[in-house]
Amino acid sequence: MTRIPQSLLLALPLLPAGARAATALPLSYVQTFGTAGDPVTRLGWGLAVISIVVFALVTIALLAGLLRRRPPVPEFELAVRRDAGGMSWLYVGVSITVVVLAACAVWTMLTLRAIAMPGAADQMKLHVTGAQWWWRVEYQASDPSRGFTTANEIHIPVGQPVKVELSSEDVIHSFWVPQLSGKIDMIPGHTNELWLQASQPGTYRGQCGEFCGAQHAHMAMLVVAQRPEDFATWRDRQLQPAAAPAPGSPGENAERLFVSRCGACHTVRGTDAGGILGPDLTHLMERSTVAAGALPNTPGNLAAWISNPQSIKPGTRMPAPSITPAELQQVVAYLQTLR
Ligand code: HEC
Ligand SMILES: [Cu+2]
Repeated sequence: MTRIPQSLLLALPLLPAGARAATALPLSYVQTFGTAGDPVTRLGWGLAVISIVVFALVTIALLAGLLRRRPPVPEFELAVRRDAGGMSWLYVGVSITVVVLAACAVWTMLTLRAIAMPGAADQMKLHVTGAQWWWRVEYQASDPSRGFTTANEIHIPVGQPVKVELSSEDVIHSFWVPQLSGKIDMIPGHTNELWLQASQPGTYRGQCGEFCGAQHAHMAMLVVAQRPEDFATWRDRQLQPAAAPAPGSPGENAERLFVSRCGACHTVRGTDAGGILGPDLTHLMERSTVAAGALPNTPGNLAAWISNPQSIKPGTRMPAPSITPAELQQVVAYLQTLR
Protein backbone atom coordinates (compact mmCIF):
# COMPACT_ATOMS: atom_id res chain seq x y z
CA MET A 1 0.00 0.00 0.00
CA THR A 2 1.17 3.49 -0.73
CA ARG A 3 0.11 5.86 1.97
CA ILE A 4 0.64 9.57 1.73
CA PRO A 5 1.41 11.45 4.97
CA GLN A 6 -1.67 13.17 6.34
CA SER A 7 0.19 16.47 6.70
CA LEU A 8 0.90 16.47 2.99
CA LEU A 9 -2.77 15.91 2.21
CA LEU A 10 -3.82 18.76 4.47
CA ALA A 11 -1.24 20.99 2.82
CA LEU A 12 -2.95 20.48 -0.52
CA PRO A 13 -6.47 21.82 -0.04
CA LEU A 14 -7.28 21.42 -3.73
CA LEU A 15 -7.38 17.63 -3.47
CA PRO A 16 -10.88 16.16 -3.49
CA ALA A 17 -12.30 16.16 0.03
CA GLY A 18 -13.12 12.46 -0.36
CA ALA A 19 -9.43 11.65 -0.37
CA ARG A 20 -9.35 12.25 3.36
CA ALA A 21 -12.63 10.67 4.44
CA ALA A 22 -12.31 6.99 5.23
CA THR A 23 -16.01 6.50 5.94
CA ALA A 24 -17.78 7.48 2.74
CA LEU A 25 -16.09 5.36 0.10
CA PRO A 26 -13.69 7.76 -1.55
CA LEU A 27 -13.01 7.67 -5.25
CA SER A 28 -9.47 8.38 -4.26
CA TYR A 29 -6.49 8.28 -6.55
CA VAL A 30 -3.94 9.53 -4.04
CA GLN A 31 -3.90 6.32 -2.05
CA THR A 32 -3.75 2.79 -3.44
CA PHE A 33 -4.00 -0.67 -1.94
CA GLY A 34 -2.10 -3.14 -4.06
CA THR A 35 0.67 -3.90 -6.50
CA ALA A 36 -1.39 -3.03 -9.58
CA GLY A 37 -1.99 0.53 -8.38
CA ASP A 38 0.93 1.48 -6.12
CA PRO A 39 3.52 2.19 -8.85
CA VAL A 40 1.07 4.56 -10.56
CA THR A 41 0.42 6.46 -7.35
CA ARG A 42 4.13 6.74 -6.61
CA LEU A 43 4.77 8.07 -10.11
CA GLY A 44 1.89 10.53 -9.83
CA TRP A 45 3.15 11.94 -6.54
CA GLY A 46 6.74 11.94 -7.77
CA LEU A 47 5.88 13.94 -10.88
CA ALA A 48 3.79 16.35 -8.80
CA VAL A 49 6.68 16.98 -6.40
CA ILE A 50 9.19 17.40 -9.24
CA SER A 51 6.89 19.89 -10.97
CA ILE A 52 6.49 21.89 -7.77
CA VAL A 53 10.25 21.98 -7.15
CA VAL A 54 10.99 23.03 -10.73
CA PHE A 55 8.34 25.73 -10.56
CA ALA A 56 9.80 27.04 -7.30
CA LEU A 57 13.38 27.09 -8.64
CA VAL A 58 12.38 28.87 -11.85
CA THR A 59 10.40 31.44 -9.87
CA ILE A 60 13.36 32.08 -7.56
CA ALA A 61 15.77 32.46 -10.48
CA LEU A 62 13.38 34.83 -12.22
CA LEU A 63 12.91 36.99 -9.14
CA ALA A 64 16.65 37.03 -8.46
CA GLY A 65 17.27 38.19 -12.02
CA LEU A 66 14.65 40.90 -11.78
CA LEU A 67 15.71 42.23 -8.41
CA ARG A 68 19.46 42.09 -8.69
CA ARG A 69 20.86 45.54 -9.20
CA ARG A 70 23.77 46.03 -11.52
CA PRO A 71 25.83 49.09 -12.27
CA PRO A 72 25.00 50.53 -15.68
CA VAL A 73 27.11 48.95 -18.44
CA PRO A 74 28.56 51.05 -21.21
CA GLU A 75 27.09 50.19 -24.62
CA PHE A 76 30.24 48.69 -26.12
CA GLU A 77 30.82 46.26 -23.22
CA LEU A 78 27.31 44.79 -23.28
CA ALA A 79 27.85 42.25 -26.07
CA VAL A 80 31.02 40.92 -24.47
CA ARG A 81 29.41 40.42 -21.04
CA ARG A 82 26.32 38.70 -22.39
CA ASP A 83 28.50 36.12 -24.04
CA ALA A 84 30.67 35.54 -21.01
CA GLY A 85 28.04 35.05 -18.26
CA GLY A 86 24.72 34.53 -20.03
CA MET A 87 25.57 31.71 -22.38
CA SER A 88 27.04 29.39 -19.78
CA TRP A 89 23.87 29.70 -17.66
CA LEU A 90 21.88 28.77 -20.72
CA TYR A 91 23.82 25.50 -21.02
CA VAL A 92 23.33 24.75 -17.34
CA GLY A 93 19.57 25.38 -17.59
CA VAL A 94 19.08 23.23 -20.69
CA SER A 95 21.15 20.38 -19.23
CA ILE A 96 19.12 20.31 -16.00
CA THR A 97 15.88 20.30 -18.01
CA VAL A 98 17.02 17.45 -20.22
CA VAL A 99 18.16 15.34 -17.27
CA VAL A 100 14.92 15.89 -15.32
CA LEU A 101 12.65 15.18 -18.32
CA ALA A 102 14.64 12.10 -19.30
CA ALA A 103 14.45 10.80 -15.73
CA CYS A 104 10.67 11.33 -15.71
CA ALA A 105 10.33 9.48 -19.03
CA VAL A 106 12.38 6.52 -17.77
CA TRP A 107 10.42 6.38 -14.51
CA THR A 108 7.15 6.42 -16.50
CA MET A 109 8.30 3.52 -18.67
CA LEU A 110 9.45 1.52 -15.65
CA THR A 111 6.02 2.12 -14.11
CA LEU A 112 4.28 0.93 -17.26
CA ARG A 113 6.36 -2.23 -17.16
CA ALA A 114 5.63 -2.77 -13.48
CA ILE A 115 1.87 -2.63 -14.03
CA ALA A 116 1.76 -4.72 -17.20
CA MET A 117 0.09 -8.11 -16.64
CA PRO A 118 1.54 -10.22 -13.83
CA GLY A 119 3.23 -13.39 -15.05
CA ALA A 120 1.28 -16.05 -13.15
CA ALA A 121 -0.56 -18.33 -15.57
CA ASP A 122 -3.25 -19.53 -13.19
CA GLN A 123 -4.76 -16.17 -12.37
CA MET A 124 -8.40 -15.83 -11.70
CA LYS A 125 -10.11 -14.36 -14.75
CA LEU A 126 -13.09 -12.05 -15.11
CA HIS A 127 -14.78 -10.55 -18.11
CA VAL A 128 -16.49 -7.24 -17.47
CA THR A 129 -18.77 -5.77 -20.13
CA GLY A 130 -19.84 -2.15 -19.98
CA ALA A 131 -23.41 -1.33 -21.00
CA GLN A 132 -25.43 1.84 -20.69
CA TRP A 133 -25.32 2.17 -17.64
CA TRP A 134 -24.25 -0.89 -15.74
CA TRP A 135 -21.57 -3.60 -15.62
CA ARG A 136 -21.96 -7.26 -16.55
CA VAL A 137 -19.42 -9.36 -14.63
CA GLU A 138 -18.61 -12.88 -15.81
CA TYR A 139 -16.42 -15.13 -13.70
CA GLN A 140 -14.67 -17.56 -16.00
CA ALA A 141 -13.25 -20.90 -14.97
CA SER A 142 -11.55 -23.69 -16.90
CA ASP A 143 -14.43 -25.89 -15.75
CA PRO A 144 -17.48 -24.10 -17.24
CA SER A 145 -19.72 -25.30 -14.41
CA ARG A 146 -17.59 -23.12 -12.09
CA GLY A 147 -18.32 -19.96 -14.08
CA PHE A 148 -21.20 -17.59 -13.37
CA THR A 149 -22.48 -14.11 -14.17
CA THR A 150 -23.32 -11.26 -11.87
CA ALA A 151 -23.40 -7.46 -12.12
CA ASN A 152 -22.20 -4.17 -10.66
CA GLU A 153 -20.28 -5.70 -7.76
CA ILE A 154 -17.00 -7.53 -8.22
CA HIS A 155 -15.61 -9.75 -5.49
CA ILE A 156 -11.93 -10.67 -5.47
CA PRO A 157 -9.70 -12.56 -3.06
CA VAL A 158 -7.11 -10.43 -1.26
CA GLY A 159 -3.48 -10.80 -2.29
CA GLN A 160 -4.08 -12.53 -5.63
CA PRO A 161 -3.78 -10.96 -9.06
CA VAL A 162 -7.10 -11.06 -10.91
CA LYS A 163 -7.07 -10.61 -14.66
CA VAL A 164 -9.95 -8.52 -15.97
CA GLU A 165 -10.90 -8.57 -19.64
CA LEU A 166 -12.93 -5.57 -20.67
CA SER A 167 -15.30 -4.93 -23.52
CA SER A 168 -18.42 -2.94 -24.26
CA GLU A 169 -21.86 -3.73 -25.55
CA ASP A 170 -22.69 -0.28 -26.91
CA VAL A 171 -20.53 2.87 -26.57
CA ILE A 172 -17.04 3.41 -25.15
CA HIS A 173 -16.92 3.09 -21.37
CA SER A 174 -13.89 3.03 -19.12
CA PHE A 175 -13.09 0.74 -16.21
CA TRP A 176 -11.65 2.66 -13.28
CA VAL A 177 -11.09 1.50 -9.73
CA PRO A 178 -8.52 4.13 -8.75
CA GLN A 179 -7.47 2.55 -5.46
CA LEU A 180 -6.62 -0.75 -7.12
CA SER A 181 -5.33 -0.04 -10.61
CA GLY A 182 -5.13 2.33 -13.52
CA LYS A 183 -7.93 3.13 -15.94
CA ILE A 184 -8.58 1.56 -19.31
CA ASP A 185 -11.22 1.98 -22.00
CA MET A 186 -13.94 -0.57 -22.72
CA ILE A 187 -14.38 -0.55 -26.46
CA PRO A 188 -17.10 -2.24 -28.55
CA GLY A 189 -15.62 -5.09 -30.61
CA HIS A 190 -12.26 -4.99 -28.85
CA THR A 191 -10.99 -6.58 -25.64
CA ASN A 192 -8.69 -4.67 -23.32
CA GLU A 193 -7.11 -6.12 -20.21
CA LEU A 194 -5.95 -5.01 -16.83
CA TRP A 195 -5.48 -6.63 -13.48
CA LEU A 196 -6.63 -5.96 -9.98
CA GLN A 197 -4.90 -6.92 -6.79
CA ALA A 198 -5.92 -5.74 -3.34
CA SER A 199 -3.44 -5.80 -0.48
CA GLN A 200 -6.11 -5.64 2.20
CA PRO A 201 -9.78 -6.56 2.56
CA GLY A 202 -12.21 -3.75 1.91
CA THR A 203 -14.71 -2.25 -0.46
CA TYR A 204 -13.24 -0.11 -3.21
CA ARG A 205 -15.26 2.23 -5.33
CA GLY A 206 -15.18 2.10 -9.11
CA GLN A 207 -16.66 4.38 -11.70
CA CYS A 208 -17.05 4.56 -15.45
CA GLY A 209 -14.27 6.91 -16.51
CA GLU A 210 -15.38 7.83 -20.01
CA PHE A 211 -18.47 9.93 -20.70
CA CYS A 212 -20.99 7.42 -22.07
CA GLY A 213 -24.32 9.21 -22.09
CA ALA A 214 -26.87 10.77 -19.78
CA GLN A 215 -26.37 8.38 -16.86
CA HIS A 216 -22.58 8.15 -17.04
CA ALA A 217 -22.31 9.54 -13.51
CA HIS A 218 -24.63 6.76 -12.28
CA MET A 219 -22.47 4.01 -13.73
CA ALA A 220 -20.61 3.05 -10.59
CA MET A 221 -19.50 -0.29 -9.21
CA LEU A 222 -17.94 -1.77 -6.12
CA VAL A 223 -14.95 -4.06 -5.83
CA VAL A 224 -15.13 -6.09 -2.63
CA ALA A 225 -11.79 -7.63 -1.65
CA GLN A 226 -12.26 -10.54 0.72
CA ARG A 227 -10.06 -12.97 2.58
CA PRO A 228 -9.64 -16.02 0.33
CA GLU A 229 -11.92 -18.22 2.48
CA ASP A 230 -14.67 -15.56 2.50
CA PHE A 231 -14.30 -15.19 -1.25
CA ALA A 232 -14.65 -18.97 -1.71
CA THR A 233 -17.87 -18.90 0.34
CA TRP A 234 -19.21 -16.04 -1.75
CA ARG A 235 -18.33 -17.80 -5.00
CA ASP A 236 -19.96 -21.06 -3.91
CA ARG A 237 -23.15 -19.17 -3.14
CA GLN A 238 -23.04 -17.39 -6.51
CA LEU A 239 -22.75 -20.75 -8.27
CA GLN A 240 -26.08 -21.88 -6.83
CA PRO A 241 -29.29 -21.24 -8.77
CA ALA A 242 -32.05 -19.30 -7.04
CA ALA A 243 -33.94 -21.26 -4.39
CA ALA A 244 -37.22 -22.56 -5.82
CA PRO A 245 -40.36 -21.43 -3.96
CA ALA A 246 -42.50 -24.18 -2.43
CA PRO A 247 -45.11 -25.52 -4.89
CA GLY A 248 -48.45 -23.81 -4.42
CA SER A 249 -46.98 -21.05 -2.20
CA PRO A 250 -47.51 -17.32 -2.85
CA GLY A 251 -43.83 -17.28 -3.75
CA GLU A 252 -44.54 -19.45 -6.77
CA ASN A 253 -47.06 -16.90 -8.08
CA ALA A 254 -44.57 -14.13 -7.52
CA GLU A 255 -41.90 -16.02 -9.43
CA ARG A 256 -44.31 -16.53 -12.35
CA LEU A 257 -45.11 -12.82 -12.30
CA PHE A 258 -41.39 -11.99 -12.35
CA VAL A 259 -40.65 -14.40 -15.19
CA SER A 260 -43.45 -13.03 -17.36
CA ARG A 261 -42.84 -9.32 -16.65
CA CYS A 262 -39.12 -9.12 -16.19
CA GLY A 263 -37.66 -12.35 -17.57
CA ALA A 264 -37.19 -11.02 -21.09
CA CYS A 265 -34.41 -8.76 -19.83
CA HIS A 266 -33.23 -10.34 -16.58
CA THR A 267 -31.84 -13.77 -15.77
CA VAL A 268 -32.59 -15.60 -12.55
CA ARG A 269 -30.79 -18.93 -12.82
CA GLY A 270 -33.06 -21.82 -11.91
CA THR A 271 -36.16 -20.13 -13.40
CA ASP A 272 -37.40 -19.48 -16.93
CA ALA A 273 -36.15 -15.89 -16.71
CA GLY A 274 -33.15 -15.82 -19.05
CA GLY A 275 -32.93 -12.29 -20.48
CA ILE A 276 -29.55 -10.63 -20.91
CA LEU A 277 -30.52 -7.02 -21.62
CA GLY A 278 -30.28 -6.20 -17.92
CA PRO A 279 -28.24 -7.35 -14.91
CA ASP A 280 -28.39 -10.99 -13.75
CA LEU A 281 -30.56 -10.93 -10.63
CA THR A 282 -29.96 -14.50 -9.36
CA HIS A 283 -28.29 -13.23 -6.18
CA LEU A 284 -29.47 -9.63 -6.19
CA MET A 285 -29.67 -9.51 -2.40
CA GLU A 286 -25.93 -10.17 -2.12
CA ARG A 287 -25.29 -6.79 -3.69
CA SER A 288 -25.26 -3.65 -1.61
CA THR A 289 -26.53 -1.26 -4.28
CA VAL A 290 -29.25 -1.10 -6.91
CA ALA A 291 -28.84 0.17 -10.49
CA ALA A 292 -25.03 0.40 -10.61
CA GLY A 293 -24.53 2.22 -7.36
CA ALA A 294 -27.42 4.66 -7.82
CA LEU A 295 -29.23 3.55 -4.62
CA PRO A 296 -28.53 1.45 -1.53
CA ASN A 297 -30.16 -1.98 -1.87
CA THR A 298 -33.21 -1.73 0.40
CA PRO A 299 -36.77 -3.01 -0.23
CA GLY A 300 -37.99 0.60 -0.46
CA ASN A 301 -35.38 1.53 -3.04
CA LEU A 302 -36.08 -1.63 -5.03
CA ALA A 303 -39.78 -0.75 -5.15
CA ALA A 304 -38.93 2.83 -6.16
CA TRP A 305 -36.58 1.62 -8.89
CA ILE A 306 -38.97 -0.96 -10.34
CA SER A 307 -42.04 1.26 -10.30
CA ASN A 308 -40.24 4.12 -12.04
CA PRO A 309 -36.62 3.56 -13.12
CA GLN A 310 -36.78 6.59 -15.39
CA SER A 311 -37.22 8.92 -12.43
CA ILE A 312 -34.02 7.57 -10.84
CA LYS A 313 -31.85 7.22 -13.95
CA PRO A 314 -33.58 9.16 -16.75
CA GLY A 315 -32.87 7.44 -20.06
CA THR A 316 -32.03 4.03 -18.53
CA ARG A 317 -32.72 1.00 -20.72
CA MET A 318 -35.20 -0.35 -18.17
CA PRO A 319 -38.70 0.91 -18.98
CA ALA A 320 -41.28 1.58 -16.27
CA PRO A 321 -43.47 -1.53 -16.19
CA SER A 322 -47.24 -1.26 -16.06
CA ILE A 323 -47.68 -2.97 -12.76
CA THR A 324 -50.29 -2.64 -10.00
CA PRO A 325 -49.20 -1.76 -6.45
CA ALA A 326 -50.10 -5.30 -5.33
CA GLU A 327 -47.97 -6.83 -8.09
CA LEU A 328 -45.12 -4.48 -7.26
CA GLN A 329 -45.22 -5.67 -3.68
CA GLN A 330 -45.20 -9.28 -4.85
CA VAL A 331 -42.23 -8.71 -7.15
CA VAL A 332 -40.23 -6.90 -4.47
CA ALA A 333 -40.98 -9.71 -2.01
CA TYR A 334 -39.79 -12.19 -4.63
CA LEU A 335 -36.55 -10.26 -5.19
CA GLN A 336 -35.92 -10.41 -1.43
CA THR A 337 -35.66 -14.19 -1.76
CA LEU A 338 -32.77 -13.93 -4.27
CA ARG A 339 -29.94 -14.41 -1.77
C1 HEC B 1 -36.50 -3.98 -21.36
C2 HEC B 1 -35.66 -4.66 -20.43
C3 HEC B 1 -36.00 -4.70 -18.96
C4 HEC B 1 -37.17 -5.10 -18.36
C5 HEC B 1 -38.46 -5.57 -19.03
C6 HEC B 1 -36.94 -5.03 -16.95
N1 HEC B 1 -35.67 -4.58 -16.70
FE1 HEC B 1 -34.80 -4.35 -14.89
N2 HEC B 1 -33.16 -3.58 -15.74
C7 HEC B 1 -32.94 -3.47 -17.10
C8 HEC B 1 -31.68 -2.78 -17.31
C9 HEC B 1 -31.07 -2.44 -18.66
C10 HEC B 1 -31.16 -2.50 -16.04
C11 HEC B 1 -29.87 -1.74 -15.72
C12 HEC B 1 -30.25 -0.30 -15.57
C13 HEC B 1 -29.16 0.63 -15.12
O1 HEC B 1 -28.52 0.36 -14.10
O2 HEC B 1 -28.99 1.66 -15.78
C14 HEC B 1 -32.09 -3.03 -15.08
C15 HEC B 1 -31.89 -2.99 -13.71
C16 HEC B 1 -32.71 -3.64 -12.79
C17 HEC B 1 -32.41 -3.79 -11.39
C18 HEC B 1 -31.13 -3.33 -10.69
C19 HEC B 1 -30.14 -4.46 -10.73
C20 HEC B 1 -28.80 -4.15 -10.13
O3 HEC B 1 -27.98 -5.04 -10.07
O4 HEC B 1 -28.52 -3.03 -9.76
C21 HEC B 1 -33.45 -4.46 -10.83
C22 HEC B 1 -33.61 -4.87 -9.38
C23 HEC B 1 -34.41 -4.70 -11.88
N3 HEC B 1 -33.93 -4.19 -13.06
C24 HEC B 1 -35.61 -5.34 -11.69
C25 HEC B 1 -36.57 -5.52 -12.69
C26 HEC B 1 -37.88 -6.06 -12.46
C27 HEC B 1 -38.40 -6.55 -11.14
C28 HEC B 1 -38.51 -6.06 -13.67
C29 HEC B 1 -39.93 -6.51 -13.96
C30 HEC B 1 -40.97 -5.82 -13.30
C31 HEC B 1 -37.59 -5.51 -14.65
N4 HEC B 1 -36.43 -5.19 -14.03
C32 HEC B 1 -37.88 -5.37 -16.00
C33 HEC B 1 -33.77 -3.91 -18.09
C34 HEC B 1 -35.07 -4.36 -17.90
CU1 LIG C 1 -19.97 4.19 -19.02
